[in-house]
Amino acid sequence: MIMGALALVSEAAAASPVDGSRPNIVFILADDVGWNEFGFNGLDPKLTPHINKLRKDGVSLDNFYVHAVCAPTRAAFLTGRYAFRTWSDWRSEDFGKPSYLAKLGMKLVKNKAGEETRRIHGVDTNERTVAEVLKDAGYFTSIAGKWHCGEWLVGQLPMGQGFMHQYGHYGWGIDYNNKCILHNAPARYVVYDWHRNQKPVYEPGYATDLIASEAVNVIANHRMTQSGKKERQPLFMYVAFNAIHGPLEEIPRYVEEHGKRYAALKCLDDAVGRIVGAVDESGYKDNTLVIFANDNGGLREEMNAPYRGTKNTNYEGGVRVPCLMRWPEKIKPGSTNSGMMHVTDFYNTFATLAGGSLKQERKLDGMNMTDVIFGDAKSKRDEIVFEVSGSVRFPAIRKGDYKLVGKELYNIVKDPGEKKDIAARNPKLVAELTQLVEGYGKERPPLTGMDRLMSPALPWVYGQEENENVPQWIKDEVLKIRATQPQTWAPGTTPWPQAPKDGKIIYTGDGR
Ligand SMILES: [Ca+2]
Repeated sequence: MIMGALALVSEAAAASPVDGSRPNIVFILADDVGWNEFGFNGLDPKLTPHINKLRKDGVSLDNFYVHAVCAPTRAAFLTGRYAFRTWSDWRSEDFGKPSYLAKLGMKLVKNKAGEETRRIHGVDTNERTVAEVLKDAGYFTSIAGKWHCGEWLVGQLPMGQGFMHQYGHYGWGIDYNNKCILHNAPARYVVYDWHRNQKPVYEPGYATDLIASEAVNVIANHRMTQSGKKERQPLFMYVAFNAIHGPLEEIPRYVEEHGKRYAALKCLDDAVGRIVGAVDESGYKDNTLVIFANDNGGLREEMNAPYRGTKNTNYEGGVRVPCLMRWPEKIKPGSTNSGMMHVTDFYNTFATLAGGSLKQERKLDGMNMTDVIFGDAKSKRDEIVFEVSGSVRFPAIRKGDYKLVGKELYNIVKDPGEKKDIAARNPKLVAELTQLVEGYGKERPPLTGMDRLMSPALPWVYGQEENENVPQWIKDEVLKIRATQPQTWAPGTTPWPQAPKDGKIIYTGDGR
């Protein structure tokens, strides 16, 4: 009921002058960077000069929220729906981990070959993604980088979800140099995961640089194919860097000066500079909306200061991230917008800019923000559902100035650092918010598709079709790395973290 009312409000909002103006949209997403690790937010400004420049040339949204980890944020961006509605609060790899399955009353299954394997999970192909909305509205749609919304079934891969061009990896992360990644669960060895247009490709180089090069090429090629055309086809370019998510292996430059993490960040900044440069050099500067955001907070609390918490928590440090937007003449340089926004809002906002249709069967949580970002309107969003029951994390909801995280209550406006739990003093508000988030929990759909199993249990390469008739070079590459991996694990230990206990997880290592 409440969401229905919100949808009506959003439909009735005053049109902004940019509605239907069909700009190119370049959406750049970083991975696992902490709030204060960007130069414009506190860290050494020399580390992120290009990202700082975006901040200077555009608007910073300082009340912008995502979900607490990679997959739910990406699914929410793609579908315009809170992660729980697509079960994306559970990552695909979680369905191969006994400790996670136990929380759903399930056990690890075996495939027909008798191998313990993963149940297949990803964003349902019947979701209408933002790429599909923009493609239907006449955009050319492209993704370069990390997907993490299903790595096996063709219908759950980017080109089954509205992208006309694809480059990068499907899984939770990538070794930036050898393009392999630990399958994570339940098999413990690496899988090859680097593709163009959903065919495996071998390309030497550092993943951050390669993702940037692909985006630059897409932008340049788009310009060439558009020249001389009467009707301009706009471009939607989704660039999802793995940086600076672990594993941080060899980094081609800056390591001696800055150490691995910040060398990776500086490489990410180089990449952002190249992509924005390609937009400008192609003559697209004035009709392109460039967005830079981050998918969730950093792994350690000090990275997210002044906010509390880390990735995989629903404290501000986990879910409040920087978001910059540049569109010359349409957005005031160096401005700040404090309207509350959620990553799902891009769905409605992009559709409105594109003159696309928001009609669909499934309930949208996103709200059109064009009049907030490009006009003077105040954000009508006063609520964000981060988590409901049935997640591995505690239910969490922001409503107005307040946020309920499990049983804790904070006034985010007065206490953005969430230092003072005020639940005991506000039992009525706690009861109201608990009831509200429980109501949303009842909207979680049944979990389906769990009879689909990954077979073989340990593929050579991600993508069910790509794993048929695997070329020898992939097998050679993968075997070479598997030979260097540990062959045994102590009983009861796993190469991946255990499921959170009591809704909490402590993050270490490569960010899994
Ligand atoms: Ca992430």
